[in-house]
Amino acid sequence: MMADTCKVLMIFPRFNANSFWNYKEACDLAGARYPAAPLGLITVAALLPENWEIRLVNRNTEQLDHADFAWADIVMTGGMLPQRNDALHIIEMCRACDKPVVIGGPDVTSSPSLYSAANFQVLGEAEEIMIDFIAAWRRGDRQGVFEAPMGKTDVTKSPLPRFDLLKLDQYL
Ligand code: B12
Repeated sequence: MMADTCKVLMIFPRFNANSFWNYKEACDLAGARYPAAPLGLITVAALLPENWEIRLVNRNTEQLDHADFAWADIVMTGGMLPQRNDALHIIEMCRACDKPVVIGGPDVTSSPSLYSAANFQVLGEAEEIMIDFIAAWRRGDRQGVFEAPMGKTDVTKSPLPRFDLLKLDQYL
């Protein structure tokens, strides 16, 4: 339908503060900003067409700027339960600047109704269903729900995550 390119801003929501799992003191000692990298988002990044441009901002390790939103055609976000507050905030920010937003990951999978403000929901493991999202986006859809079939994804067919999108020195 159109030249197939898309600028994707991936935003990893901030975890709630003061959790044991943030390992704050260990990070301080090691000069890192957060223990673990956003493995889900960089896996999704590897499932997108090669000519789509991707920018990753991890709200636990770096600043999100208005310029990032201005650059993007679409925002992808999501994570687990302790990231819910910030994920909902990110969706609000997207709506405020009129950027379509896709939410995925374990928390929306458990509680989709809480995330009804997002344009798209990707429920469950993304490996087999991102292709349906991509087809919908290309034909001009601006909302939809994509749900992984019951059962487990064959992770031997999962692509290598886009580790190149990470700034590795930020992590433990
Ligand atoms: C490793 C792990 C941890 C580690 C590391 C977490 C980290 N920061 O990376 C540790 C031990 C620290 C941890 C801790 C906790 N965890 Co944990 N953890 C996991 C585990 C086992 C694997 C996560 C993972 O990396 N998977 C691999 C990646 C590739 O998968 P993924 O992130 O799910 O991404 C896939 C899809 O979800 C989807 N996807 C993900 N994001 C997005 C975004 C978009 C836009 C799209 C389209 C798709 C998409 O695409 C990916 C490919 O299919 C999961 C269970 C599981 N088997 O998945 C629980 C799980 C995520 N944890 C969970 C919980 C509850 C916790 C704790 C709150 C437990 C507690 N009570 O303290 C803490 C909180 C941590 C914190 N920082 O505050 C729950 C979350 C439930 C929910 N509703 O969100 C899970 C699902 C376990 C469960 N079944 O209950 N955890």
